[in-house]
Amino acid sequence: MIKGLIKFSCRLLRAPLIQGLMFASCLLPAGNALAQAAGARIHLNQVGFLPESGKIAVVPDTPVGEFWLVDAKTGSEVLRGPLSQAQTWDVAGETVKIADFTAFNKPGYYRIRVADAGESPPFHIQANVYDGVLSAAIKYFYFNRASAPIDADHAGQFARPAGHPDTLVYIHPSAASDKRPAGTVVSSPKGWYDAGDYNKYSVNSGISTYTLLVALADFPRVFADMRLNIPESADAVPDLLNEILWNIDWLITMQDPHDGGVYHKLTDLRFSGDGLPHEQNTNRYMVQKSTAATLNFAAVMAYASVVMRDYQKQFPGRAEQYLQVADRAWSWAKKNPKVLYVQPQEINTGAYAMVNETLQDEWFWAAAELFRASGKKAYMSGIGLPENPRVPEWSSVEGLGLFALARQNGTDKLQQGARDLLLSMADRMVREYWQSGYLVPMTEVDFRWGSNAVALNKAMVLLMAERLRPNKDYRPAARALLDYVLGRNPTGYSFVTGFGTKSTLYPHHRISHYDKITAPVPGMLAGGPQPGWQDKCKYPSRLPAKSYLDDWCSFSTNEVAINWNAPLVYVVAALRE
Ligand code: 9MR
Repeated sequence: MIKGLIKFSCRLLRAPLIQGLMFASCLLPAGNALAQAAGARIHLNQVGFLPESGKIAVVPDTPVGEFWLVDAKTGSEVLRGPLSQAQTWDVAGETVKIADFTAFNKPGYYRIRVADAGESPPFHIQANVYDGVLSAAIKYFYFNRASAPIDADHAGQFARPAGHPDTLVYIHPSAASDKRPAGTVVSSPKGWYDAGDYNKYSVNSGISTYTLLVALADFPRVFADMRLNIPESADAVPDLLNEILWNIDWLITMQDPHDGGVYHKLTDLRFSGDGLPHEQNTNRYMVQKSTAATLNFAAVMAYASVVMRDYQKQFPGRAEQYLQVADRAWSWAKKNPKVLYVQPQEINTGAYAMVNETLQDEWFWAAAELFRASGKKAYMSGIGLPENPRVPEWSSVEGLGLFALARQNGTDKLQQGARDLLLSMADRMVREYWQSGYLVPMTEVDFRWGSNAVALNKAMVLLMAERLRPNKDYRPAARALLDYVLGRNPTGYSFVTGFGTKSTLYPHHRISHYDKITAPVPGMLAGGPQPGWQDKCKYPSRLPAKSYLDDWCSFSTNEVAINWNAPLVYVVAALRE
């Protein structure tokens, strides 16, 4: 018997069904003092689990060998199972055990209880458990729209007047050209604010748009009828596409129509201070064209043209237009193959600059997408497969090129090679998964700015790999990463605002900070733990996986961003199926 539980008599219901697990029915007094004293030291996905999916909780190392699954409302025990051997996770400085209750699939509302470790937060087992997170994660993009009123019909308490019309944007001296000298006024409305700030950055917008496009294309059934209550909801296309088009309409204006080059960003000179979007009245600038932004644009628009082929009727001519602008961008890049973005001195907003970069990854991605969209292999000439592909993020995009090639069903060497590379990335993640105490494939290098998106982009690679070649560990490892951001992590936070019993409340998101509403905009993924402390806030720990602060101050762990929410959308859509 387990210490501390001895007093309670339990009636064993069924044992043999599930190996290693016992069903039992016990009544423990609600608010068991033992459980409460210990606090929430048991970490798990606070939103919950699908009935048929893997279900894991992480428990502190304790001499106890057993966990209980209890009904969250009555406290009665419904299942008992063995805890695993203890295993350490260095990035958290912890030794922990695993409670695996995968085999239990009865819908309901539960907690995990371990004598002398207390109780977990409550969670659901339910078929539609992720629906709310998925629609909120997409709706965040709507809340972050520039140039449109966010009205009460669609936003409820989060309504706000339109901000940044961006119809009067100045060409900055760094972006001056013959046809558009410095000071020329151009119009560049719409798009999403990048993050907690109000600027619009081509490179980051590109990968975000792209990730959402891939989600739409990969999970058509999930999105076909999903209505998000946005202004376009009554039209005949999925709302996810409507939301994506809001940003594409802007992205297109970032291309100089005279030469095809793409401006690196549309920005204030300095990060804006207090206030909501409509309270800002700073000048806005188009800043320097760069090869990275131009190739990124080429890749995104080429892929958008592929997706739009399914919507010819609703949006005639778009697929052709998108491919055309992509090819124009490509031609500019050919003539300007290595124009790096250099932040002008008077500007201090996000740089999204490629540091020590060859731009090989941008070339590879753009070539692969143009090849996929046009069928012309010439785009790939002189471009080889990456040697050590990294997990996709705004600054490393070769993995996106691998997706493009691997998913063309061709058999040529590039396509086959891309598949092999993706599979070996996924296999490496599976090894990391088994080696981590939390059973989460995150290693020390992953804890950098935006670590939660590193987690979800890793999950995306695993899910892509699964489409190429089934493997019993790919999906559990991907699911572990979603569990991680929703609470199975050493901070005990669910990093998605509005979801989970203890979720991020004070994100570095100007709109949420200045709107005088206590709750943050829901569905936003916080950047996540990382030990850089770039903002000089007071962190509770320097351990990589614990260096997180739920405070407005913490822009380096608690900001939100479109490129972080986009893989959240992809991964939840994939795992909800
Ligand atoms: O996500 C970006 C991260 O990789 C960089 O290390 C960091 C510092 O340059 O900037 C992050 O992006 C921020 C951008 O520069 C401005 N908008 C907010 C973004 C998220 O913090």
